[in-house]
Amino acid sequence: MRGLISLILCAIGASVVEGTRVQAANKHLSELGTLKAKSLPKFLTNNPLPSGYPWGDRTASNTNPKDAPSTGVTRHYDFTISRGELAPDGYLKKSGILINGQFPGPMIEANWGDFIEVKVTNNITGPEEGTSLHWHGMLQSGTPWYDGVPSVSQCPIAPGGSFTYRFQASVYGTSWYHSHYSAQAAGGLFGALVVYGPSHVSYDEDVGPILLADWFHKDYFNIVQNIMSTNQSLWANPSDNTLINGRMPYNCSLVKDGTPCGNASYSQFKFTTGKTYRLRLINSGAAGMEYFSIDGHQLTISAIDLVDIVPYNVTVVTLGVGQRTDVLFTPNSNGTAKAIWMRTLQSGKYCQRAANPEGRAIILLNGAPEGSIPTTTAWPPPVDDGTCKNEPLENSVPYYVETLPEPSVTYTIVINSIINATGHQQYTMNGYPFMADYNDPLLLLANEKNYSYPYNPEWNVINFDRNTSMRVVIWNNNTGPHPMHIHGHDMYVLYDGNEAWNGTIVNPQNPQRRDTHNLRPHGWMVMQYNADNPGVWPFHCHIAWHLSMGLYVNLMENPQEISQYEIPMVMKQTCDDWDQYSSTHVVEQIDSGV
Ligand SMILES: *[C@@H]1O[C@H](CO)[C@@H](O)[C@H](O)[C@H]1NC(C)=O
Ligand SMILES: *[C@@H]1O[C@H](CO)[C@@H](O)[C@H](O)[C@H]1NC(C)=O
Ligand SMILES: *[C@@H]1O[C@H](CO)[C@@H](O)[C@H](O)[C@H]1NC(C)=O
Ligand SMILES: *[C@@H]1O[C@H](CO)[C@@H](O)[C@H](O)[C@H]1NC(C)=O
Ligand SMILES: *[C@@H]1O[C@H](CO)[C@@H](O)[C@H](O)[C@H]1NC(C)=O
Ligand SMILES: *[C@@H]1O[C@H](CO)[C@@H](O)[C@H](O)[C@H]1NC(C)=O
Ligand SMILES: *[C@@H]1O[C@H](CO)[C@@H](O)[C@H](O)[C@H]1NC(C)=O
Ligand SMILES: *[C@@H]1O[C@H](CO)[C@@H](O)[C@H](O)[C@H]1NC(C)=O
Ligand SMILES: *[C@@H]1O[C@H](CO)[C@@H](O)[C@H](O)[C@H]1NC(C)=O
Ligand SMILES: *[C@@H]1O[C@H](CO)[C@@H](O)[C@H](O)[C@H]1NC(C)=O
Ligand SMILES: *[C@@H]1O[C@H](CO)[C@@H](O)[C@H](O)[C@H]1NC(C)=O
Ligand SMILES: [Cu+2]
Repeated sequence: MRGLISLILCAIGASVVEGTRVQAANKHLSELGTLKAKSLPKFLTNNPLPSGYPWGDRTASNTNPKDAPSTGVTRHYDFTISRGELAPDGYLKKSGILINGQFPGPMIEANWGDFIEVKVTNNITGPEEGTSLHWHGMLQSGTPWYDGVPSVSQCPIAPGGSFTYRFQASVYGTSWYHSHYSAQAAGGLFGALVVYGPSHVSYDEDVGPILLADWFHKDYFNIVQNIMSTNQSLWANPSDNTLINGRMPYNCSLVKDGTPCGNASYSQFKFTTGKTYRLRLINSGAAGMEYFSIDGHQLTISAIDLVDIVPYNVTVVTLGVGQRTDVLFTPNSNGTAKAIWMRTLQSGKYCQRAANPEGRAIILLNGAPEGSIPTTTAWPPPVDDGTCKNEPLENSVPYYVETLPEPSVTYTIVINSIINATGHQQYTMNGYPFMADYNDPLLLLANEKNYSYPYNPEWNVINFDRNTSMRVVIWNNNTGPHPMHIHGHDMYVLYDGNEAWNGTIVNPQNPQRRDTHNLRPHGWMVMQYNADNPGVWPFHCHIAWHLSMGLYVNLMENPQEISQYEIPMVMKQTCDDWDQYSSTHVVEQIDSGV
C-alpha cells in the first residue's frame, strides 16, 4: 500500500516537472501566431523619401519588380544559432535548432532596394555541426557568394565561427530563409523574410507571415540517417504533426512511450468582418505539400512566390515545400460563427507522408473571446488525382508583363530514383546524384577559372556557358512529387502536365514566373530562365529528404564573368576556417550535404 502511494506521488511529481519542462521548451516559440503578434506596416518608415514611399514613384505596374531602387539603407540582423529543447505541439522533442533562442527564427524585414546584412554565429554544440543560411528567392545579383549553399557558394560556417551575409532586397514580397546545410531546416532552422514594396491590390491590414509546416518528433539527423541507411524498413518517415506559425496541439493520447505531452496552443488571429487582410502563406516544411483554406471563405491570390499575380479566387491554396502565396481574406458576416478554423492539410497519396495531416489555427471574429473553439466546416479537400499539382498555370498571370525571349538552348533533364550498388536510395538528375564537397565551393573554383569538373561528376554541374536564355525540360521518371527550386532567378514556367510536352506554351505572351514549381509524380515541366546573373546556381527539389538523396544540379552561367568577380576575402577565410576545423574534427556528412 505504501509502495502504491509513493508510486502515485512519484508519478504526480514527475508530471509537474515534465509539464514545467514542456512549458520551458515552449518559451522558445516566437510571438507569431499569438495575439501579441503585430501586423506589418506598408513599409519601414525610418527612411521616408520625398515622394512618401521608400521606392519613390515606382509602382507595381510602371517598373519591373527586379529594377530595385537604391535606398542607401542597410537592415542589420544578428543571429546566433544554437540547439534547444522545443515542443511547439506539446510533445517534448529533445532538440531543435533555434535562432536567438527562438522558433521559428526572427522575421527579417526590409524595404525594396535596401541591403540586408545578417551576422550569423554558429553556436551549434552537442554535437557540433557546420551551418549556412540561404535567403530563398533573393536574386543575389552581384553577390552570388552570399547565397548560402555550402560546397557551392561558400564553405560551411565552422562551429564557433561567424559569417556576415550582405545582399540587396532587389525584389519584393513574401519569402523565407533557411539552413542549406543537410536537413537542418527540418530541425527548425528557418524564418520569414518580408520585403515591402508597391502593392497592386488594396487591403486594410497585413497580418504578416503564416508559416505552414510539417513537424517531426524525431531529430532531423536521425531521420536523415534512416533515409540514407540500407535498411528499407527505415525509409518511410512520416511527419508527426502539421504546424501553423509554429503551433498546433498534438493529440497526446497518441503518445505511447511516456514522452511528456501537453500545454500547447493553437495559433490565433483576431479579425473583423468587412475588413480585408493580407496573409503571407509560406510552406516552410521539410516534405509535405500543404492545402491551405479558411472555412466558408474564398481567398484571393495576389502573389505567388515573389511575383505579383492578377488577382483570382480559390477556396484552397496549394503550396509545395518552399512555395509562398499571398492571399487576401475578407471575413464575411454570413451565419453566426464567432470563431472560424484556418486549416492546412497535407493530403494526397504521393504528396505527403503525415501521421496527423491537418494543422489548424483559430480566427476570432469581432472580438470573440480568446479560447473560443470554432465549429465551422472545412471546404471539401482537393480531389486526390495523384498529381500534387500547383494552381493551374493558365490562372496564374503575372501582374507585371514580361515577354518570353527565344531560348538559346533547350536542355532536357530526367529524374530517376534508384537503389545503388551498396543498397542506398538516391535520386539522380541525368544519371547522377549530387554529392557536396564542403571544402571546395564551386563558385570559388570558377572564380579561379576552374569550371570543368570531369574528375567528379557528382558535383552535377551543367555549364550553360554563354547562352542567353535557357529552356529546361524536366521529366520526372518516378512516383515522387518534386517542388523544384531555382536559385538566383525566377523561372518562367511554360508547361506542367502528366504528358510529355508537345511544344505548347501556357500563356506565351506572359507566362507564370516563380522560384519554385511542383513537378508532378511521373510528370513533366518546362521552365526557362535568363542569363542575367553570372554564377553557379542550384536547381533542386525542396523536399529535404530528396535533396539529401541527391536531387540537385548546379546551373553554371557565364563562367567567364564569374572569373571577373572580386570575391570578398571573407569567403576564402571561411574556407580556411572550415579546412582547419574539418582537419581536426570528424564531419559526419551523412547525405548529399545540402
Ligand atoms: C501544464 O504544465 C503544468 C506545469 O507548469 C502542469 O501542472 C500541467 O499538468 C500541464 N498540463 C498539461 C496538459 O500537460
Ligand atoms: C550557445 O549554445 C548553448 C548550448 O545550447 C547555450 O546554452 C548558450 O546560451 C548559447 N549561446 C548563445 C550566445 O546563444
Ligand atoms: C531494420 O530496421 C528495423 C526497424 O527499426 C529493425 O527492426 C531491423 O532490425 C533493422 N534491420 C537491420 C538489418 O538492421
Ligand atoms: C486522438 O487519438 C486517439 C487515439 O488514436 C483517438 O481516439 C482520438 O479520436 C483522437 N482525438 C482527436 C481529437 O483527434
Ligand atoms: C456569404 O454571403 C455572400 C454574399 O451573400 C456569398 O457570396 C458567399 O458565398 C457567402 N459565403 C458563405 C460562406 O456562405
Ligand atoms: C473573390 O472573393 C472576394 C472575397 O471573398 C469577393 O469579394 C469577390 O467577389 C470574389 N470574386 C469573384 C470573381 O468571385
Ligand atoms: C550509394 O549511395 C550512398 C549514399 O549517397 C553513398 O554513400 C554510396 O557511396 C553509394 N554507393 C555507390 C556504390 O555509389
Ligand atoms: C579544379 O579544382 C579541383 C578541386 O580542388 C582540383 O582537383 C583540380 O585540379 C582543379 N583543376 C584545375 C585545372 O586547376
Ligand atoms: C549553351 O549550353 C549548351 C549546353 O550546356 C552548351 O553545349 C553550349 O555550348 C552553350 N552555348 C553557348 C553559346 O555558350
Ligand atoms: C525510367 O524508369 C524506368 C524504370 O522505372 C527505367 O527502366 C528507364 O530507363 C527510365 N528512363 C530513363 C530515360 O531514365
Ligand atoms: C498540346 O498540349 C496542349 C495541352 O498542354 C493541348 O491543349 C493541345 O491540344 C496539344 N496540341 C497538340 C497539337 O497536340
Ligand atoms: Cu523531391
